[in-house]
Amino acid sequence: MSTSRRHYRVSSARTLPIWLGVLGPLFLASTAHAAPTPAGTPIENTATASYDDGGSTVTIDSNTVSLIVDELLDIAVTWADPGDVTTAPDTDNVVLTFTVTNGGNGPEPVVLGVDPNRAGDDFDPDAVTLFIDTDGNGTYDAGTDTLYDPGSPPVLAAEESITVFILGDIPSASDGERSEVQLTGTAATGSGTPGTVFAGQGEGGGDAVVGSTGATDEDSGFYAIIDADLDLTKSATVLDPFGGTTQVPGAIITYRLVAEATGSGSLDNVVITDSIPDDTSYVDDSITLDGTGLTDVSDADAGEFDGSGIAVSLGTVAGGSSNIIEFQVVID
Ligand SMILES: [Ca+2]
Ligand SMILES: [Ca+2]
Ligand SMILES: [Ca+2]
Ligand SMILES: [Ca+2]
Repeated sequence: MSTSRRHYRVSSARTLPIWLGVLGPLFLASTAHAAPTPAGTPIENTATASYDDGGSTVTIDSNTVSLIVDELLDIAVTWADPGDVTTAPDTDNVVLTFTVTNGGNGPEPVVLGVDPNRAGDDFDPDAVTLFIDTDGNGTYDAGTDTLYDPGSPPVLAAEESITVFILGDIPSASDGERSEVQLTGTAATGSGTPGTVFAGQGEGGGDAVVGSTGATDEDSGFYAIIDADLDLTKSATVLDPFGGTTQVPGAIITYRLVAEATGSGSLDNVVITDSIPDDTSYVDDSITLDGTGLTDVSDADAGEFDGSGIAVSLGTVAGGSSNIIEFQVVID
């Protein structure tokens, strides 16, 4: 008997996940989101009774019970950028994007608040402003999207979402530093403990009732600094006419320039120049970049000699990369 029972339990345990897998979609379908009944909708119900009275059927109605659907107050705020919004230092009007949703069943003004001075991060943005995505394209458009007016907060229809932008001026900050900025949205009618009632303040004359979100929500977005710096280090080696290293007339000086970019960003239009010192003469076509020879004329390669100095154009240099430039002069 006990063997049989044990066998049955094992069998049951094996089949249970399969049944859950089959039933899962059905459960999801049966609980699929239906739009909640709009606040202010009357719900009326009348009962009926009938009975036989001397061969005829008599029907009577009860009084009608009429209720109004109250207004739920629910707000959700979600940071919508896919990750840290990267920016160079000293950049104005860098945009963070949020979604604000009225999860309630009636129209509700949503009061917005921003906290740019969160603790525990690396810096605070300056001159922070809030904009509403008036044209609804999800992108901040200067001159089109409207500055948030605390005296006239946006009214969101039931279940409506809007996009809200925070614009901040980024101060001087270092590569890799982050800043947290928090957006809060609160139902204008009121917020607080779920179930709190604001009598008669719901759409259509019913009550307004704080929903499970507390009718207020907040989320944080982040700025991250991407920057790069360039270190340039110069050294020289000497080869004299005798195979030694004495700095006599006729000795060749090889100058070595190491350009090293640091940081997570990149640098544009990097050009390394060096002038030919007095009492020396440039050795024609002696410029090399990372071991590859460059011509003295200004042409498609990165190097040139203009009669008084050399120049090598590195273009855009990513942080973490380094380039070595060498050229030679002879002591007169
Ligand atoms: Ca309302
Ligand atoms: Ca901060
Ligand atoms: Ca827009
Ligand atoms: Ca050249």
